[in-house]
Amino acid sequence: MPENAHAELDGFIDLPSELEGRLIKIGSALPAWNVKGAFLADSTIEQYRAVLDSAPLFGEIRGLLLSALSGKAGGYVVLRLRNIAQALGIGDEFLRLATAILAEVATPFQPFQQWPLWKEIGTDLRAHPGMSTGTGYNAFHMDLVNATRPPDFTTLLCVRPDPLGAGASILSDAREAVSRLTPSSHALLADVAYSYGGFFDLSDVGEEYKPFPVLDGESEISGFVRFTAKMLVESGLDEAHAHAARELADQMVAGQVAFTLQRGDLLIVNQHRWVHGREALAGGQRDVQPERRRLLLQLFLRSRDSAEPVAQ
Ligand SMILES: O=C(O)CCC(=O)C(=O)O
Ligand SMILES: [Fe+2]
Repeated sequence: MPENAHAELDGFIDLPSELEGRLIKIGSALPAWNVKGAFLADSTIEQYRAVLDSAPLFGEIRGLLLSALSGKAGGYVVLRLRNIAQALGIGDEFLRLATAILAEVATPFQPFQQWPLWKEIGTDLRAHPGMSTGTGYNAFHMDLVNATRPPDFTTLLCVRPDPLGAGASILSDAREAVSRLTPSSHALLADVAYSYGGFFDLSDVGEEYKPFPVLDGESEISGFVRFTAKMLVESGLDEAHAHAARELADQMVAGQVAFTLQRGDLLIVNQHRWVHGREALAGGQRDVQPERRRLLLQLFLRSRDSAEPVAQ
């Protein structure tokens, strides 16, 4: 393998070992971050950027990330930081480095007021199986679907995969799925007829959007395919609109890709284009010590060029 960074067509980015070595040193020296409101502070972003700029090889990774996430065919990427996680552990140093890298894509923020910048998604045997921390199939969705301004990117860092080997991440190109719909479903999904979930203790994601259209008619730069398969069971839809949403869900499944994140893998998803979810964890979680069960950390990003919310 050449000692250059490269993005496979499958959306994975490995780092050359020389850069890994540099980033391990950088990670162990980065200062703690500051937040301003829900956002990573500008002063931290500048400080972190200056340090990353001292690693010339990082420039190529920055370019790969940006093109993989925003290009016409792009939409998600997995940055493999496994060796760095091995060297640093996944604690403050690693998280500072991951935050610095993500800040080169867009501005890290935490819309859930009760959570720190990196929000834990652990494994809770009492949670509803299909929810974030549950052990079941987490069907295709975008995060913060019922906000007028959902995060532009959602990111998931794998601290521990399911030790029983399941819990693969699933992703699907929502725009592709929409392009395969029948015209009548397309028209129904453009109706302001869908709703999902609660809306409280959130920052910087606009207002509650209820009901919302799945298809907002906007471009893939500013618009969303505002979809969560969970609304199929919960929102009391009439049969025609439910049928159209099921057709979209089926197309998402038909086009899905799946892979299992390993420790140190950082998945970044452009929510304007792709939806995500998770396969069920393996049975037998009761036999796994709680501190060994699957654990991810989630952080959201706001594009620097995204429109400010319209004053109400
Ligand atoms: O568990 C996962 O891999 C995904 C979790 C997720 O999508 C979420 O909590 O929003
Ligand atoms: Fe999610």
